[in-house]
Amino acid sequence: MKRVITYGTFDLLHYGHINLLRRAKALGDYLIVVISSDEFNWNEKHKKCYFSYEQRKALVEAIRYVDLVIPEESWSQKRTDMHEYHIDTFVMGDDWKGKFDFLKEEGVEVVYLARTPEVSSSQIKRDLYDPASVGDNQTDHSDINTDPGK
Ligand code: C2G
Repeated sequence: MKRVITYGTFDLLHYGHINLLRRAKALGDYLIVVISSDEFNWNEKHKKCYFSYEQRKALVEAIRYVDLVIPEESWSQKRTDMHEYHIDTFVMGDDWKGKFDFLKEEGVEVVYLARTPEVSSSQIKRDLYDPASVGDNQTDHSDINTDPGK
């Protein structure tokens, strides 16, 4: 069984994340996703997530390509993760190209996959900050004819 691992924040889960996870799974049989904890995100990446770690974990666990989700709590855990989880292939989007080549020393294949260019969690947040770009909250369906046959 070929075991693949990837790391990330996965806040405001979007199709760029799904594209990455689908291609990562295609490289093996078992995919582990290491999701940044809230503390790691804030202390190390200066990112404040919209969804908590537990919420991001539940979302990613629901993806058909994902077999296991564990927390990312430090930059340095990657080396030990490769051995603890018997990893064959490490995968990241190519915005990280070259940054994790050192993991080859741990005997794993390092693969950088092309990012999905036009979407990102931070772009979503910027777009949503502009109220003009968003429709009303569609919870009132009283004006919709759900049975056009009548
Ligand atoms: N990604 C992608 N296309 C996008 C957005 C993200 O392919 N449009 C990929 C990223 O390249 C990364 C993964 O999806 O491989 C997760 O992206 P983020 O949630 O932004 O994670 P990041 O902040 O890059 O954290 O130790 C590594 C870090 O935890 C990575």
